[in-house]
Amino acid sequence: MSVERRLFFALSLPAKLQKQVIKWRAEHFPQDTGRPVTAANLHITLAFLGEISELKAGALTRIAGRIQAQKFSLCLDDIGHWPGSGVVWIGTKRAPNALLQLASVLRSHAARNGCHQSTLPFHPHVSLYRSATRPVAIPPATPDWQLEAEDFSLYESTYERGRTRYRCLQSWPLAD
Ligand code: 2AM
Repeated sequence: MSVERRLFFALSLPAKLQKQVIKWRAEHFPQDTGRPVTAANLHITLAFLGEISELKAGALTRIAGRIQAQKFSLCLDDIGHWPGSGVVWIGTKRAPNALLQLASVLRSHAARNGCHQSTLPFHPHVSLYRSATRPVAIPPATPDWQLEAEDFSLYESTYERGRTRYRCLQSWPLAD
């Protein structure tokens, strides 16, 4: 039987922005808000693939390498809490078309290759806390961070010794 891996396409956050977000989060949320996502794990999911075979992963990796998508700039100016999934997140009030198109292309290729895609509309976000099931006081605003997206990546999610780790397997540049 072939080994399956839990994979997803995502945008990474530069290390400087990761640090800024972590500092702001510590200053604006109580410690018991939920399970904080570690700095290195902060990202924006573009398409979740689930547990897939090497064969499927290979096919989707080749497809990703042929995608022609443009660079874009994203303003992280929105905050919210989804009590159902227990996620506190930051996102954007105005998602650029290039981001929506990239996610849409990746999600449709994923679906065509048998990776179930959520029927919920794509809502680009960076998860800050998980397991936040109780009401959360949401700060009135974020510092309006700017994310310059210059590439997108395929990640593997692993769970070892009680910790979730996202490992970047491959990245592809976005065009000027
Ligand atoms: P998130 O973007 O809200 O954090 C790896 O598990 C990533 O894929 C996480 O970032 C997670 O959500 C997203 N993810 C996990 N399960 C998912 C699912 N069933 N549908 C869509 N995205 C999922």
